[in-house]
Amino acid sequence: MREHNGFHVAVVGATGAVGQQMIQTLVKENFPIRELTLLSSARSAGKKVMIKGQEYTVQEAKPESFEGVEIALFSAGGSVSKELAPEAAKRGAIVVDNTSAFRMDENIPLVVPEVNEGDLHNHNGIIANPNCSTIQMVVALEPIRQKYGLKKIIVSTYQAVSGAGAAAVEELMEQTKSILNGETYEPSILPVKSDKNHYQIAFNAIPQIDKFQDNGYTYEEMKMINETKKIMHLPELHVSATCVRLPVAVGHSESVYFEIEEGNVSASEIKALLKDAPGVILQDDPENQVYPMPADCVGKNDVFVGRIRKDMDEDRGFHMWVVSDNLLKGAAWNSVQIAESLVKLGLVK
Ligand code: NAP
Ligand code: 3JM
Repeated sequence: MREHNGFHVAVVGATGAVGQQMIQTLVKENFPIRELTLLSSARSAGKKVMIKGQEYTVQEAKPESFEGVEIALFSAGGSVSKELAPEAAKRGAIVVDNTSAFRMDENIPLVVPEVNEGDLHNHNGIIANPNCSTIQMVVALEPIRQKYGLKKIIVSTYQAVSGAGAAAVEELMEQTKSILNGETYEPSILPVKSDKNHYQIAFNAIPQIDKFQDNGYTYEEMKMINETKKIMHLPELHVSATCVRLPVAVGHSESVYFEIEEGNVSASEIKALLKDAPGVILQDDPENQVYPMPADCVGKNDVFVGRIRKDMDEDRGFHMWVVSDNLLKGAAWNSVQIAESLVKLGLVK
């Protein structure tokens, strides 16, 4: 393995909310890097970034940018991935793609290492990183599926604005200031920049993330539904989702109702299972008001779980509250973790 002198890594979308976290995560996790190429659109080309005392210049992403690159982490939107990920793969790079461009392609593994690391063996140059809301939910549910089986999931999300990019965080901050100052602020980013209408996010809750499909669900909701079945290898699993944007900067929360195959399982047994689960931190002590909250999970790689309780009527039904940093386990950390798995499994050329 080439671990000793490191890999040539490229980050596509390096100036974005996710890309910046990717750079920080590569540094924090001590990922073996020999050379680092930072790519963006022409808008940010030429920008300087300091990493561990060394200056890097951001370059415009082009097919030729990937010559010699061994690992490419993409986070610049679906259309950029559709155009450039095959170009990177063609030049011998392994692509870890953070967008929805290839996630449901049956020839492309969709991976959360705690759940389906083995799927990486089937890669053809591109690996998809799931949606942030899907990732934190499956990390919490996989140990339960393994022990008790899983029949049904109904999830409602409470998602942070950073999931919609750096401009959405700016909109929340500026709008909040304006409203507190008694001024007006015309929304232009949320709920979805490219959709017809834009709504106030400060002091509000918006039940739309991504655009609507014809079936009344949003694409974000359909991502959770379809991706969960693929990652868990459970095509028959019943999954339904409602995704809501909140005026929180970082950290997605989810209220998850799930039904297991087995009967007569207690909430304490579910808690015991999650206490030792990989990537999970159990924070569940109602007596002392201990439960996960987004403000406490910012900057952490783990998925935090609490409020575990049995349904009042359904013996096989449980409720839980799942929180994680959407830019880390939801995006940058899961991508770097996939890269670490690829190195560990000897899958990087
Ligand atoms: P963001 O803050 O808006 O950043 C977008 C990044 O993409 C910037 O670096 C931007 O560069 C770059 N970019 C835009 N157009 C480009 C082009 N034509 N060629 C090359 N680079 C281009 O957005 P973000 O929140 O970081 O998200 C980026 C993407 O990651 C999303 O669109 C989404 O597909 C994916 N994402 C995935 C998850 C997940 O759940 N796994 C979560 C969030 C986002 P400039 O500075 O030059 O504009
Ligand atoms: C999260 O293609 C685009 O413009 C990006 C839309 C987007 C996505 C996506 O569909 O890739 C914004 C935020 C995601 C995601 O992770 O699914």
